[in-house]
Amino acid sequence: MASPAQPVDIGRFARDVRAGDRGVLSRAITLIESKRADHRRSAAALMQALIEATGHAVRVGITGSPGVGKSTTIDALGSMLTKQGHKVAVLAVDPSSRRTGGSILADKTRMARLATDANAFIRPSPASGTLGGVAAKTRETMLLCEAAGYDVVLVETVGVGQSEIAVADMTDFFLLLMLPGAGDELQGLKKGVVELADMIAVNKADGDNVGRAKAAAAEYRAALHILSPRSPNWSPPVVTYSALTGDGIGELWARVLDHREKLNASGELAARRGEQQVKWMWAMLEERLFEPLRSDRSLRTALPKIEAEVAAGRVAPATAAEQIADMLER
Ligand SMILES: Nc1nc2c(ncn2[C@@H]2O[C@H](COP(=O)(O)OP(=O)(O)OP(=O)(O)O)[C@@H](O)[C@H]2O)c(=O)[nH]1
Ligand SMILES: [Mg+2]
Repeated sequence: MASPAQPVDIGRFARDVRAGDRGVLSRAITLIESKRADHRRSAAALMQALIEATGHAVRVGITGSPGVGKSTTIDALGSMLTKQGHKVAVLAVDPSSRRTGGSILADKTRMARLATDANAFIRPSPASGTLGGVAAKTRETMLLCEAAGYDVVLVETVGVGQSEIAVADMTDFFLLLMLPGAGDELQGLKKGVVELADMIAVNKADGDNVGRAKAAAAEYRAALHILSPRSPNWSPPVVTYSALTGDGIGELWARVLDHREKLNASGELAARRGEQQVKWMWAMLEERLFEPLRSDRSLRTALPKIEAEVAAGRVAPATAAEQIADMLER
């Protein structure tokens, strides 16, 4: 992997990112992913230098169970959009992934068209770490891509743990993909995720599946009725499509744009983004404050013992918290 820029001339680096060169963009992402303290300072300065160049992209989060067709959908949707003249960045939040075997990398075969598309940029999930850390890096990567001229950002997440919430918190539109075959699927619906969804799209509506996909869509529509919508300006639609044939992909995107128009007009989009930004500030601060708990060797060895004492009821939680705080301040 290319090493992050040496002593960094931030102004120049920022200009180069804005010029849209992919190699420079990759180096900038490597810099923000670095854990070194001096890199971290440079990264923060770079983000600050680029802040005015960010924010213009349509940000879409995509989730759904393994095999539902997220990658195939991103390939179909992304290549439709680059044909329309858009520049599309594809990112992922997968706290379980490893740099060398990240699912999105393996997935490049499922994104065959985008992988060779000059107007698409695919970046795998940052290497495994805490969800907070992985998500923060992905969010900054999204901003770097925007500064580099990408006007559509698609963020894929596997449905593990809280990653959907993190992705919903960095995007404007959260898309939940489902499979045909309503009955069982409906039971598998994670309520928290459905409540975040701005649209449910039933994939694989092709061949023999068309009827089942429509039936599934009808069931989801009924299910959505009893949930209170995330936005007063938008009722999440349920659509069917096929990532394989491309049928319905255009309509799917039209809904995303419709949502954008409505939330823009009402001011909700700007408000949502503002709230997200503040949330991210706190998330990053929290991540940073907790960092010594993970990296400081004496703390790392002491913590399990303290935990054991607390679990056994020998040390009061309040005493232990004091103890840890003291160690952090030393
Ligand atoms: N018939 C049909 N098959 C599809 C469609 N979309 C995806 N598939 C197939 O479903 C399988 C899984 O697709 P992926 O795009 O890899 O799914 P994913 O959600 O990214 O999977 P993970 O990354 O493993 O979570 C592949 O064999 C695809 O060819 C579709 O619209 N119709
Ligand atoms: Mg995939």
